[in-house]
Amino acid sequence: MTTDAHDLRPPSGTPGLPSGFRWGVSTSAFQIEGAAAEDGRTPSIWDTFSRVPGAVTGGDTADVACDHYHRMPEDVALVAGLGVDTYRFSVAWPRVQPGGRGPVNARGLDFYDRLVDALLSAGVDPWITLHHWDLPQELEDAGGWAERGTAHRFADYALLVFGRLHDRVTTWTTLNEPWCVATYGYAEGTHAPGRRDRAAAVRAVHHQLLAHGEAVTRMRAASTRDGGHTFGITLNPTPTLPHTPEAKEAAEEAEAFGIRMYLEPLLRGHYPDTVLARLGREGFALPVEPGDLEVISAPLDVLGVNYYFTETVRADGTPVRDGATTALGWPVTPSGLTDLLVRLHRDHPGVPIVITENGAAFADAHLPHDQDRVDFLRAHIEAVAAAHAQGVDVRGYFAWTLLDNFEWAHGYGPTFGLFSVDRATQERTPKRSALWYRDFLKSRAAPTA
Ligand code: IFM
Repeated sequence: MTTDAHDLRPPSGTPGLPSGFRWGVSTSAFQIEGAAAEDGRTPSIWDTFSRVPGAVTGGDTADVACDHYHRMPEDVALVAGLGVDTYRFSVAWPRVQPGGRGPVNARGLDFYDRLVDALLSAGVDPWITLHHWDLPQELEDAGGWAERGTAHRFADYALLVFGRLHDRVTTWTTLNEPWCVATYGYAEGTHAPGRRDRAAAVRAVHHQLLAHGEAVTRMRAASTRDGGHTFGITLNPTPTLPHTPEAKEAAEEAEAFGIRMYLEPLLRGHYPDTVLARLGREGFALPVEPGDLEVISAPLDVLGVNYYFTETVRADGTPVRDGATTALGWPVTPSGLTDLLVRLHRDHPGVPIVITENGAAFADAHLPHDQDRVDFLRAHIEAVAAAHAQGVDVRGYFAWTLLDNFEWAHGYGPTFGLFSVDRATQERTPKRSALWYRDFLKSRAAPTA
């Protein structure tokens, strides 16, 4: 609820977080870079999908996006000005290895080399996501994530990037939110590549996990810094609660397919029985080959968790959204983050967690106060601190996101940024939430009396 009053209190509970706790901000390549056809980059599935009439609101494309490819130094200065210690960004596969196979495109990889150097010079640690949804179109034409070969191609690509940047980048995460790719991209067709093919979606789950495991195994083997690299993956485990006792089964099923289907193979080396049974009843099968689950469950140094909301469902699985929501209609449920973290820690002890994304779209009519976003960030940081106080090994929090950007099928409508971007001039303007985050981080850094 937005009022005229400014409430710019810092989050409470954070003095309890350890001094090495990471504070960051996240972005992804496709959503901000633009320069879609420059320096040898070839189309990704999102370039293709955004040209399908009706696929993206307003027919928006990311051809220009935030023009970050050309404004990178300016954007690094914004990141550094926030006072964060970490910047999480993704590398565009079609930029560094056009077509998804074969030799590196030096001009594309040079961009990330410059970005890494700029960050390090500004005192910000680079955190790489190797793939955030922008699969090279040529790989999709060959079957995309439904094909096993894509997993091998991904591991090859990971090695190319690792080879060039591992001397300066410590943290390497493979995929962002594979659930979204399989569900929206292959089952429901609302994201690229726009397929509505449940069998392909099931295959896409397994092949993404295999891609992750193979890439981590090969990068770890190539790591020359003894134990000096951190490898992981980012998931979006959406907690789902039953609205009534009758909805318990529906909630459990949503979590089985949304959380356990990813976490259990990664951390325990097997798919949940309930998932296998349900798929079997429906005539679907995960394309598991001997040895795959050992590869998928290769040791993880960090689990990235993207948290936006906790869902509540009726017995038929439909969501109930009767409380406060963001501009996208997503529930505002900070305490769900504490509960999720406590549960993850209980069920999978020994895996350090970093919140790799958390943020909200709010109508910027509320600027300059930006009170909704300040309240949202504060409440979620407090939720992280509460989980830490309960013994959860949570080691960082990254706000989503630096700039108002291309929000996938929603186009440029929803604004998640700490900085607004004038779409005509590309001028960046800090929102109140950016200044609030900066001031909070400054207060943490200040020596205590
Ligand atoms: O913008 C996305 C991001 O690319 C992946 N996680 C969720 C964000 C908000 O929808």
